[in-house]
Amino acid sequence: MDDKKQKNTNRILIAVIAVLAVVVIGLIAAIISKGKNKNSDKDKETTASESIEATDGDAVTEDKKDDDTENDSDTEEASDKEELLCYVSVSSTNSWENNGKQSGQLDIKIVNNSSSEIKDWSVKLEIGKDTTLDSFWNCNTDLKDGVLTLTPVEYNGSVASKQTLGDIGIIVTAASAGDFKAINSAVLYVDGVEYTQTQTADDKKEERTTEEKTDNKKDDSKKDDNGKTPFENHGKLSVKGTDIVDANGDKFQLKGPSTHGIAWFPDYVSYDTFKTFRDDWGANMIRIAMYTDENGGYCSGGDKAYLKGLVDDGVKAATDLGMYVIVDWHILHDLNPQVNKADAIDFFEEMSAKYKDYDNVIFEICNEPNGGTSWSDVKSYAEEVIPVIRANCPDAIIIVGTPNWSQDVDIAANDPVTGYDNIMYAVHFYATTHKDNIRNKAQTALDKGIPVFISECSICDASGNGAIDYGEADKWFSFIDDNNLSYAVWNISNKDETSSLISSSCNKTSGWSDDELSETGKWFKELMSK
Ligand code: IDC
Repeated sequence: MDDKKQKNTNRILIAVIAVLAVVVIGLIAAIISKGKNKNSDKDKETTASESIEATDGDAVTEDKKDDDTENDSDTEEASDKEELLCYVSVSSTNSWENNGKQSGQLDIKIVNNSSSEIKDWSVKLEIGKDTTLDSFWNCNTDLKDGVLTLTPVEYNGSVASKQTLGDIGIIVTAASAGDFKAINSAVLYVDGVEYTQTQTADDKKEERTTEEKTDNKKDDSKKDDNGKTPFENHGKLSVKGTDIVDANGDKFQLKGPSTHGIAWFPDYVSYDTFKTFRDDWGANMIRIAMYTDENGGYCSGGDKAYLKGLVDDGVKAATDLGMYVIVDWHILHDLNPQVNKADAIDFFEEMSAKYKDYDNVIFEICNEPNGGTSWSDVKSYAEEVIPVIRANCPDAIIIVGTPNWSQDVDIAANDPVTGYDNIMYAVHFYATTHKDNIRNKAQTALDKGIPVFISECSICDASGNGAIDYGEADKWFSFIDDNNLSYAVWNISNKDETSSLISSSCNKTSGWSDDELSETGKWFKELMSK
């Protein structure tokens, strides 16, 4: 019996030890797992920021400074923070040499991947003491000791959940290209909390272009009344008398918006932007304006490959949508097209070779000669550029600018370019400034059998800003319709100026509701969709 008792006592002891061992192991495991959870919160942050990288294509490393030091165990707080993923992205979209210094444009985006709205933001950028700020848009600025602080203007202080705020930009001039490239880090402050990110202020252009290209899905929903695209319905266009006619020989009117300078507003050079104009506005054409001079234009040190990439994005997007597209060599501050003729010849040689099989592409070879440039200068320029295009595109429509900001078409009509078909002449108007006097010039040209294309217009004054003259606007569009003229409307952007079609308080680049359009935008949408 004693033996038996002893055995029982041993068994009980072993059982107790076993239970204790399990409890101790359990406790240790719990402690380890708590430690791991803490790390995995960090891991999750890294993963989340990596996933932003993957979708946005920006080399952004995110580092939230307000780490959960106080409330590690507070899971609610931790998960709030996990969700609050915000960062600023700075990318250099264009740069050019400027009297031995380096100027460049930086586009700034604020990304809100969190589930809450950003109500107030500011961005600090170290641009360096020797760097000057030349211009900026859609933000307020304060520059002190080489640190530039950007704050919202009245309409873009908040960023809704899962939205990106774009169209904020600055142009700076640094002492050297190296100094410009060194502007590579920015700090975002959201409602008082600091987020840092580091990103090489290197070109995002290649990535952007690739993104766009893969985005360019073939069109699904159709647009003209019979469910076909404008190009499917009308095919290759040509000029007959003063009219554009379609592949069936029927009179045809091209109508649609012009981009602003593509280097200023690259985000609107997109399939979705153009699709909105086609489907919601009734546009069948887009004009792509590439400045040759201003702000790092194509011929004033701008990045040629980047600008051509943007043109190509635009041509491809329009083509996928079955829209016609004008490639516009947008001379303005360079006054006389002769100034950059060598570049123009190279450009149009390349463009016409690239788009020789695209029957929807139209070439506009000099936006607006001005500054006293004579018609004979424009004409001799045209006589050099047209054959270059003709070598690849024997019958594409070509629009030739006319003196005095493309108003003096009557003078061109006295001595037109000869020897080529499908040549048209530009008339541009801004209704508050240009009235009967310019309509009369257009009428004179038409009476002489010279085909006129209104390749740029708006209903405000010639600065692209100021008041709208609705009465003159109506007169212009009666004239346009009476004469079957085609027209492009300046400009696709949300810049705070009257001619911009999008309201300056709207940052969307497509799918605008009517109240997201400017007054000019509303007016043209109604006109075009009639
Ligand atoms: C204007 C833009 C403005 C930009 C300026 C640069 O609207 O935002 O700062 O160019 O020079 C034209 C030109 C067109 C002008 C427009 C308004 O073709 O480039 O755009 N305009 O001034 N001709 C008559 C008016």
